Amino acid sequence: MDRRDFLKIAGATALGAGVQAATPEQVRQVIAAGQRASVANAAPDFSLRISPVLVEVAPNQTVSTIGYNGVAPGPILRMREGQRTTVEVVNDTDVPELVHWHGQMIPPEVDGSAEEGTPTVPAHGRRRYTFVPQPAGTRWYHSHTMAGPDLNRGLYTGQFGFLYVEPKSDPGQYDQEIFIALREWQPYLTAEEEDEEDAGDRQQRQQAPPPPGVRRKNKSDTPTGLEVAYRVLTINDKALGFGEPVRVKQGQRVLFRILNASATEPRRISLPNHKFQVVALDGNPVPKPQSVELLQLGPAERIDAVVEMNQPGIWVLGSILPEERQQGMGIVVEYAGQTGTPQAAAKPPHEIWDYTMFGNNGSVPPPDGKFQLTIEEIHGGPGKFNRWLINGKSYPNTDPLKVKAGHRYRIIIRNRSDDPHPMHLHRHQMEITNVDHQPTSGVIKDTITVLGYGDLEMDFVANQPGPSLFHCHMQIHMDFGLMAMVKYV
Ligand SMILES: [Cu+2]
Repeated sequence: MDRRDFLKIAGATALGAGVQAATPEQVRQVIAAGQRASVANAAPDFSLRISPVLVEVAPNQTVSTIGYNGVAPGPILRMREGQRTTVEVVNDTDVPELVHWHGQMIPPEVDGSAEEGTPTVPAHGRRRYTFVPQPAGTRWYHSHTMAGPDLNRGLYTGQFGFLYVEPKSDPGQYDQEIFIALREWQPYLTAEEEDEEDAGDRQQRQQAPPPPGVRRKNKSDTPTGLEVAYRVLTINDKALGFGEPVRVKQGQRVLFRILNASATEPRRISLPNHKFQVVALDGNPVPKPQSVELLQLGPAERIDAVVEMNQPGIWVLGSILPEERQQGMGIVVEYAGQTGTPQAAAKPPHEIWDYTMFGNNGSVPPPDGKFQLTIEEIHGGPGKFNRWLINGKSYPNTDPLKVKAGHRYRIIIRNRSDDPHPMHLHRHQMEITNVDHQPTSGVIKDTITVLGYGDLEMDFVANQPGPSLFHCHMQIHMDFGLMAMVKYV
């Protein structure tokens, strides 16, 4: 809108209001209307087209799914922190869709959650999302539709991609930046086997040590119900051994931005003979960067880690478990001038992943309010889905978390089920304040995994008015009850 148009509209408004000159409020309204009009007419900053795609995960192995812009994962979207951005989404499929901007502090109208009131992108229609990206860091975008029993919907499809929000100033102390999305394809429903209960198995299953007095038993004696399994695993769009390697030179510092883009599966990965210096979790810099051998990511979690390339060779960055690498969960890291067979982890690192090692010691001030949430599972029995409860209720019957703007709240999770749960709060950031009775502070995330039978506390400041979804990011858990709404009152 140029100055002449502005005067014309401003004049029309003033006439309509029956006065000689527009009031400051009228001028503000006219400017806002003009900005909305110019946003609606201008070319979008990004375009995403939702349509069927074929993903060649290996020679002669092609996955048929739904994706963005003809590929899966979708394009890496690089936005600037604080700079208003418009994404036009065209939906070429027969079902309404939603794109969620995961980890962004943006209004419910554009967050991409039907439960919060975001309008869908209609089947064979289009819709624009306009928002101001913040905070900076490694975020992602993905479908936020319910799937329920339909494994061709939501996060089971290829509708996901990296959203990197560039900070206003980036120190950039690295030589290469590599985006790594952990992913699996061709989901199918299966009956889960009953748990074994030894320590190694507990670590494998990502469970906390049993607290005294807690009886590890489900509410019902019904056998466990259906789970999701996958036929092929990949990093980005290729199974181990079939994609281009990550090419590095000795002495380089390589920044890996790693996303677990799984619908349901936690992962643990390593790069033999190398250490990861973890600098950010979920895109937010950590108070105490640490060097570790093992990275653990629940679904939707991200880790930014710098690796100093000082062990020339050909290596596999991938799952610590041979059977998962066999299925494809890995990528080759190739030093310049080196040849030979890629070397994978001979045995899993002994390390245990623990959020508190990246946090400050000591506790945070008491919050203004607390929510105690106990997570339990009701087994579905053969051929049926398990149900998930928060304080005895499944979504949409779960009690809302009622908050007042400007106050700080503590969510206290008691996980009384054997599965880990990556708990995601939309439109806010959370600070981890206690992990299994160990106080900590300063680690800020949007998705926090509570281990099986674990206890975890996280604080958030209610600074984003409007409904906000709080849920487990495993599609099969959220769709079967593990969700609650944060409501501003
Ligand atoms: Cu869960």
